[in-house]
Amino acid sequence: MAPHPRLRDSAFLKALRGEEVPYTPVWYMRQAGRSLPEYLRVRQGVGMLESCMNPELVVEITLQPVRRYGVDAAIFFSDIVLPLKAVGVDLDIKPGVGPVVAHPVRTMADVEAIPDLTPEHVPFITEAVRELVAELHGTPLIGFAGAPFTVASYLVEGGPSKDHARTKAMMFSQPELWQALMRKIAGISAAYLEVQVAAGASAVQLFDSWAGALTPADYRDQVLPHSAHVLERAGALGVPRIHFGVGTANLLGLMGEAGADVVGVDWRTPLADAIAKVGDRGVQGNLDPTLVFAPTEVMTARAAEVIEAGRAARGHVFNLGHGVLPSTDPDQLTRLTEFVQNFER
Ligand code: 1CP
Repeated sequence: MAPHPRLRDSAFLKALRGEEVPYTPVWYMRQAGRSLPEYLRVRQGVGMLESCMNPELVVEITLQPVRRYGVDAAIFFSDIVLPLKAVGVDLDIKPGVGPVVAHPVRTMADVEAIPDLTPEHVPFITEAVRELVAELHGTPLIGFAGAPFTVASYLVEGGPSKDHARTKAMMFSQPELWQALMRKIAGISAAYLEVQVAAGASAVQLFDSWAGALTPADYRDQVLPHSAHVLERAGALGVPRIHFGVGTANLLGLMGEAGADVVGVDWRTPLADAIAKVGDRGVQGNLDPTLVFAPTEVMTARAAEVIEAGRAARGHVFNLGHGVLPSTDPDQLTRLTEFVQNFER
């Protein structure tokens, strides 16, 4: 299918490419999901992974925030552990907890037992992306995957973790095992992005949410080459790439060097500092997600500061500094979206 004529002119894709835009485009990480009553309604009695593997539900949930907010991009509804589930890793996403892996990875045999991902593992993804692209009528769809370090953390810890201690212990003490695990995940994440782009996603975001747990030297030596592999394969398909992590003030330059067109910035780093660190690349972010709980004028005044700061970048996509918090009032995000899209350039 030929790309929709509106796609080429989308402010979001232009900003990612560093081109002039009529206004600062905006979308929100976790814009679908727990903050939306319409999401909670369609998810009733359906498990998280089950919904991710049901194209009809994926299409509906992905479209919900686009309809409600009129954001400049949709993000494919899925999860960073979905491709692992698809190749046969025994895991679940538990309500109120997150991803839980039945048999955490400890040995080379554990790594070798994880199959590489092929399109045949994820026909439901291809189907959902194709359907979505048709229904989005030119609003760009962002495909996404988890970066090797963040996905490794779930595989090695067996579930969510604050310090990623076991993961980093493996990195420090079993370098061959670590490299093999990172290569395995990088291959899976890259193949997962390739499937989404082949089906029509027009940009990708690589989530390295927990990379901020690493020193710059460990990130550069033990993690960056694997994320670079994923970003390189996505770039070969001609789509712009966003690379995001939390608490990554010290890593922003390296995360750009890994091969991102745009670096996602959390709310702790002033956007001006981030822009200085990423050099000739775009930035995405970075309003504190708790500002939605402030009076609207307070929230929009801070949003204005973010937009103003973003002008110095090669391209700026407005976003929160991390995902939408579940207790967010969707009406605040409606007001925020309108404010950003109508802000005088
Ligand atoms: O039942 C539910 O509703 C479970 C909540 C939920 C949702 C809505 C989870 C469990 N995942 C998701 C969807 C999801 N996950 C999306 C699509 C929605 C959207 O963005 O609009 C995306 C992009 C993700 C990606 C994801 N999953 C990340 C990276 C982004 C980030 O927030 O940093 C991570 C770290 C995960 C793991 C995960 N999945 C779910 C939870 C609660 C977690 C985090 C657990 C932890 O704290 O370690």
